[in-house]
Amino acid sequence: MLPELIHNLKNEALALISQTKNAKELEDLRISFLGRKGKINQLFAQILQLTNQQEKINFGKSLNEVKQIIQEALANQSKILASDEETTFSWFDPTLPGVKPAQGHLHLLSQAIEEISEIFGQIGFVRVRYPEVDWDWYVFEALNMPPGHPARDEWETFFVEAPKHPQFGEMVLSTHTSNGQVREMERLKAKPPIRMLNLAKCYRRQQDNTHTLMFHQFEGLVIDRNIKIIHLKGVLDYFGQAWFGAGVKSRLRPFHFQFTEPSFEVDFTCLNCQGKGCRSCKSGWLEIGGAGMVHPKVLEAGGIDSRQFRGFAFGCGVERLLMLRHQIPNIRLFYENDLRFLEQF
Ligand code: FA5
Repeated sequence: MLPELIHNLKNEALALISQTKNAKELEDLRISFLGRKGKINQLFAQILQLTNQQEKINFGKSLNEVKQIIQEALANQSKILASDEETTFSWFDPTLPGVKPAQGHLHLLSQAIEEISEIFGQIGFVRVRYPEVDWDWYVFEALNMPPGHPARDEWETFFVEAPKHPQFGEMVLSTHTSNGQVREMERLKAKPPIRMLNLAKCYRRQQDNTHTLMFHQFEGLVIDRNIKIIHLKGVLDYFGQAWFGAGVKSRLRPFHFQFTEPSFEVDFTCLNCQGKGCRSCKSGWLEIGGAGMVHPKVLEAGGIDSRQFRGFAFGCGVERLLMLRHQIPNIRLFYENDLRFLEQF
């Protein structure tokens, strides 16, 4: 009976030891078999029940042999577990410095928006934003472009399928930030002085290397007594130097907009050739937007007396300014989310 118990105990111990997965499980087994109150010692206690001296000797000897076999099995398994652990963690060198996770930053356009707001903020322009989905009235009609006027064709407009407003007409995606002009006059209850910087998204049905369906513009509007073209020129020169660097000059070229009179296209001297004329600019000048003296009809649409007050306005594309500054050849690069491009800025 007792030899059988010893035999079973040995088999049980060896099977359990071989299945252990870590040092803790192995230690638990050691205690349960070889500990002070463990299974081996419990069997040793049974020696006392034997009366035959030879049987006692044989039993003690077998039990000691099994004890030794279990000790060896525990030691072997401990080595196996240690070498497994070493293979699993051999790649881990705790002395190596950690790898920093990649850090993101503001998109190039967001950086430009902050910079432009800051530049104009320095000379007292107040940053505002008006709706990108707006009424025909603010985008066209209040800007001296009545329904059916041919000048509207230039803006290649997206119309929104929505009920017409009885007073403001159709709903459109704003084609330019000039929709902010009359809105700003209304916000300030037609009481100049006004110094507005409206920076927002605009939408047109245009797509090529320099035009996208959605782009950003900023609009400056200044209204006060005795405002003259020279003030417009001064602000544009100030901006050109802040954005492109010292020495950059602006040029006003006669143009036509329905909402300004006179109207101009605004050019800055080319950075590449310092205004001498090169392959990219040809004339020495780069066009950056439109400008002019606010048309009296627009002042009246905003409730401002055009005999007392005058104003100037200008509108430029943010993407265009960035393309000129960094020689970016294609406007689509701004919107492709290619990290190889974005990480450069
Ligand atoms: C206007 O949008 C006028 N509202 C500007 C203005 C404001 C004139 C105030 C007078 C007084 P224009 O269509 O030229 O003008 O656009 C101005 C600039 O917006 C362009 O020079 C260009 O840089 C940018 N722009 C226009 N359309 C797109 C487009 N589809 N994609 C990217 N940029 C564009």
